Amino acid sequence: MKLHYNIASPYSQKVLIAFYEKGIEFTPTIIDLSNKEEHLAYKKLYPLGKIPLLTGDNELFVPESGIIIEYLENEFSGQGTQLIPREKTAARRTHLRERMIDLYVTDQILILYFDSIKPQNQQNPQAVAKAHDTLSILFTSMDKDFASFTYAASNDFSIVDCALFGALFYAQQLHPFTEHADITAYFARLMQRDSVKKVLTELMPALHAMQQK
Ligand SMILES: N[C@@H](CCC(=O)N[C@@H](CS)C(=O)NCC(=O)O)C(=O)O
Repeated sequence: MKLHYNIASPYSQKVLIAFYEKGIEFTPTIIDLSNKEEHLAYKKLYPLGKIPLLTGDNELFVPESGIIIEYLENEFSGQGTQLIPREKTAARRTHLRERMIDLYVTDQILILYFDSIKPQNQQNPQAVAKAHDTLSILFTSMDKDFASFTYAASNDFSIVDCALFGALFYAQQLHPFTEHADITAYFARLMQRDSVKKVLTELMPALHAMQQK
């Protein structure tokens, strides 16, 4: 299986953490979204041009981070960490939390990031203010959850934790959460996970190289 991704992308980090948690081998295919030619070439494979994407034998073609993780869970059932609970109600709650993180945390962080790298006359202060408002609402409700759970959906590590790492990593700069003691403590726990440490080992030099450009 080939995983098309870029380590700087939070949705790619989400899927990488899942691969590492489950101990599943894959062939990495790095996509540099900042390289227009490379992005155009990638759009021939996947016209939406989004990463991550999982491809493989027998026309395997799985876009969307959450669907990739669901695919891994189904195909490698019983291997490594169970990232989506088997019990239906717990699975629905977990999917709901994952969706809330994607839409109302990660996507908002991406709005802040892409706005911050635009020339000032192209920035959109209204969109930025709305993203900050959404993040504040989500962080306040998450802080309450983390007071009672070790991880994001329960005391077990799950797909929601995979989804949260990248968003919180960038939130440290873009929408700091230090006033939320329970999110801060949760993020410190997340950073101790072997799968997350492995992602950080690839991420930190890549970010350093991007800053040098
Ligand atoms: N809903 C998608 C979101 C993926 C996404 O937005 N990826 C970003 C990088 S983090 C991307 O590919 N952006 C390039 C583009 O939109 O052209 C998922 O869960 O995989």
